[in-house]
Amino acid sequence: MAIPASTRKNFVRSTTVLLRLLQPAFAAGVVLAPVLLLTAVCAQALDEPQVVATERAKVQLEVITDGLDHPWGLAFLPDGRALVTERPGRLRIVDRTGKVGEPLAGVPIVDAVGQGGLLDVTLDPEFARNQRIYLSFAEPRGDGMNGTSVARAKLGPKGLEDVSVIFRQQPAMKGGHHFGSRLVFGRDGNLFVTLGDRNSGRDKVQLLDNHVGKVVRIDRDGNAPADNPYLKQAGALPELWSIGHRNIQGAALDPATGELWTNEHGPKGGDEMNRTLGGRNYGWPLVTYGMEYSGKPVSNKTEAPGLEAPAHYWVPSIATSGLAFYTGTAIPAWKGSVFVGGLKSGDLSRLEMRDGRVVGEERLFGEAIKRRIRTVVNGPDGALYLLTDESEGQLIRVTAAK
Ligand SMILES: [Ca+2]
Repeated sequence: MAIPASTRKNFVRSTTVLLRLLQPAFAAGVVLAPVLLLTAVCAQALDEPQVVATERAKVQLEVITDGLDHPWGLAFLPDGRALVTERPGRLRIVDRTGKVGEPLAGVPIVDAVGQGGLLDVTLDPEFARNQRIYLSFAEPRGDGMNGTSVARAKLGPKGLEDVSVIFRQQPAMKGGHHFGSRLVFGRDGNLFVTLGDRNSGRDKVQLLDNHVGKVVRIDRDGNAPADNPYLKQAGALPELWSIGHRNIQGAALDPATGELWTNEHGPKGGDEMNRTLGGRNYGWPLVTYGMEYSGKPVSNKTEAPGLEAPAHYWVPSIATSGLAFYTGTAIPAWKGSVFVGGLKSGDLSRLEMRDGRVVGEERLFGEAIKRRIRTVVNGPDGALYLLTDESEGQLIRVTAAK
């Protein structure tokens, strides 16, 4: 019988620990075999689904695979398989048994530096007809510069075909920070792309002549739709949707209203979740609940007229990434909750919503997962799926405990 890779790894880990603990016993002449038998049993137990009691529901966590290298984006195909990006620049398909496929051919060259690389993936709303997908990535732009770009491609039997870059964040800059980026289709078939401030581009975030620290809205060819909010403003780039963001790595539509919601990394303290409406200014760096990493203030204001206040903020920061309104059926008590991953906190935040407002927060799985949670997505089976940002990155299924 084949032993799954994760079991083998756990076996090696737990064996090493036990051997260290039992060294005195070996010195006294104890036989090795019973120890190995014991550790094999322990290793088996680690791979069983973990049952966790939460405020609203008893759920189970199943590690579908731990064979992903810094996975970032996840989109389910109509047949239930998962299309997963790995930040170093690979796109793979994970089947329903957890088998991780070979990297697909045709992925654009990425600048896998710092936080950069291959980032999000989403399917065309008409994927069943056109097999198109969209990828966001840190693109090398020459002279040591890079920037977030969006590619469109057809998912063929052996990999990507007809690959074209339909959007490029302007201007290109140097560095490995704050690329964003999530891809979310609106109900009207236009695509939202979330873009970071590149860390060194903070002075550009409040200006309309660039894509730094913005959400943009484009059609499926990369053009600005005719009803974009800044279209008639002199000097403004036509793709702009909202401004004043620091680094958005979580985004989803509210299933009740169709509105875009996003979360963004604050500086030290001050991560935010925002109902992200067109033509609005979300305030970075004029207002924030955070401070510089050095402890110095970014601004002495947390709110100001004309700047949108966050729907929720975190002090200290959890390092927000991934956002999903739970729409599944597997855990009925969670319906309508918003889930936000924490990279630094290593847990999953469940936000309880009422009339479009956050009325409570529960932190989940800090003990059970203890890994950087990068992505949260609704599965076609009604379960919630998580990706962990590690070299042995996991795909985890969260469903009701049996
Ligand atoms: Ca803000």
